[in-house]
Amino acid sequence: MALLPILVAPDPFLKLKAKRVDTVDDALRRLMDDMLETMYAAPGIGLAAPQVGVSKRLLVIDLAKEEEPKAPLCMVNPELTWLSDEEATYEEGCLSVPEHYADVVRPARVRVRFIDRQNEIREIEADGLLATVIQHEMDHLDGVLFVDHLTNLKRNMILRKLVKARKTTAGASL
Ligand code: K1U
Ligand code: ZN
Repeated sequence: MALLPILVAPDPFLKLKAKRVDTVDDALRRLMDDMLETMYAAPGIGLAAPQVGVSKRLLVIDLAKEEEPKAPLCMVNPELTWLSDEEATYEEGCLSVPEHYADVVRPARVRVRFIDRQNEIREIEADGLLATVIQHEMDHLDGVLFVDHLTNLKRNMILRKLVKARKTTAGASL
């Protein structure tokens, strides 16, 4: 298994729509394992393939707490088949928008159909944090970041800070 580098906004790759996956084979399962290892190490509770520079409609999630056994969820070609009218607000973070958090309003409950690690079609209903993380990760597959749900003012402030932080880090390593 391998730790993969995570792209940071405003990297233009994060704005692209990811391509559908044709088959769940051993190479894709290896990518799922690498993404899970990368997500656990970050640490994070979700990760989408575009965040590691791979244009595939694949995401991984694990909401298990540190003291609980791991409960990884891998979704290939996920599609939302139902969204509730009721909304919920969560403070979101993102490994591609490090050290920034903001409240985002989304449908409170969703139903999602996807292909799993065993190449089986599955459909689950989610609420609470899982519903939020599924929608956040699916946004990544369409080139959307949580900051795109904020006002232009808030989004631009965060993106400017990320550019400044990158320049500072680049300067320090010279
Ligand atoms: O970058 C990502 O897409 C992962 C992101 C997922 C997410 C978190 C919160 C709301 C919506 C989506 C993260 O995992 S950010 C890190 C984080 O939330 C966390 C890290 C360690 C323990 C618990 C949470
Ligand atoms: Zn994210």
